[in-house]
Amino acid sequence: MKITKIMFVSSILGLLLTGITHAGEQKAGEKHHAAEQNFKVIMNAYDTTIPELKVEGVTVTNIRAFNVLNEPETLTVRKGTKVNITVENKSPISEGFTIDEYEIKDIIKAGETKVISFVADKAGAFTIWCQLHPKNIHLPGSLNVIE
Ligand SMILES: [Cu+2]
Repeated sequence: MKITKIMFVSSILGLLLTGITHAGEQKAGEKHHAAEQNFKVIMNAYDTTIPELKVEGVTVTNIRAFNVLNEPETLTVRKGTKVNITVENKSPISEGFTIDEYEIKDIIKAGETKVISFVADKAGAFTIWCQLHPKNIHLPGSLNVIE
């Protein structure tokens, strides 16, 4: 009777110890996970037609413009996070991916997918833009790094 009780108690203790160790490991794992964030950005190009545009006194009609949009446009992370951005270029031509403040300047060829990784160690709102083409045919994206 007494022996059974002791065995029972020790087995509970054993379970508790295992539980605590396991929880500790999980906590460390979660902490590591929280410091890394993955994004998937798709660069999509689409045709638009501007019906009428007046430039320097000249009126031009039915201009075909070529716009590029990063989807999603805004990426938000906490400062200190390791950021992995998988960029897929669905535009029929090469597109640039630049974030000046992070010294990121990459080119993704048509149909190509690239992973851009960096640590978001500066807080603020930073523009993601294409360095290859005029800014007015792109809708810029934004990287928001919060404290
Ligand atoms: Cu571009």
